[in-house]
Amino acid sequence: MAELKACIFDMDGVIVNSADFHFHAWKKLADELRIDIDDDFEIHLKGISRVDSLEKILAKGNLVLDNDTKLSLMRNKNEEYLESITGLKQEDLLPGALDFLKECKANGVKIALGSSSKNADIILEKTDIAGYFDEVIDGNKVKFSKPDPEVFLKGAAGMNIAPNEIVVFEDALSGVQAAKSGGFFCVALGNPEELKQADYVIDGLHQINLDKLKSIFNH
Ligand code: B16
Ligand code: MG
Repeated sequence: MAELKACIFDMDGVIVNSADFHFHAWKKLADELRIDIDDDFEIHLKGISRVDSLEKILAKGNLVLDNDTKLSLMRNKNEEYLESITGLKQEDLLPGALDFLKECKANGVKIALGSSSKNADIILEKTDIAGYFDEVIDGNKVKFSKPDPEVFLKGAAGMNIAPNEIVVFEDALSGVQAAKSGGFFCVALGNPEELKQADYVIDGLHQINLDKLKSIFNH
C-alpha cells in the first residue's frame, strides 16, 4: 500500500473561487461574437487552457477566425478576467483551502499546484499563499492542456514523488481525467454525477482533513 506523500491542487475552483470570473469573461466574449453559450456550457470550459476554451466557443458558433483575431480575442478575455479579480485577497480563498494547506505543511505532506491557468502566479500572490507550494506548475509550463496528465506529472517529478503517492484535487472533468490517466488518486470537488471518474467526490476542501484523506486513500 502506497503512503500519502503529497497533494497536488488545481487552482480555479479548488483553492480560489475564480471559475465564475472566467465564465463571465468568456460569456461576454461569446455574446460579442453572437455565439450563444448558456450556464450548462461552463462544464466544457472548466480546467482547459485559454486557447482550447476559445476554440470550443468558436466551434459552438461554427465560426472560423484567423490566428491574429484569436490572439486579440484571448487578450481581451484575459484583460476582462484580470479586471474582475483586481480585488482578490486571502479571504476569497474557498472554504477550508487555507486550513488544509496549513495542515499539509505542518505534517510534512508536500504541496504542488497543477493549474491550466497562465495567471497562477498573480492569484497565488494576491491571496498570499505562494509560500505554501513546493512546486508550481501552471499553463506557462506545459505543452498539453488537461485532460493530458502533463501538468500533474510535472508537479510529481518536481517534488520527486511517484504519482501513486499523491492525491490530486480537481473540480473539472478534464482535470479528473488528467489525474486518473497520470496514475494519481483523485479527489474531485463538485457534482458526484458529473465527476464520477474520480476516486472520491466532496463539495469542497472544508470537508477534508489529513486523517480523513489518509483513510480514503488507503481504502
Ligand atoms: P487562464 P485550473 C483553468 O484553471 C480554469 O479552470 C479554466 O477555466 C481556464 O480557462 C484555464 O485555467 C486557463 O486560465 O486564462 O487564466 O490562463 O482550474 O486548471 O486552475
Ligand atoms: Mg479548476
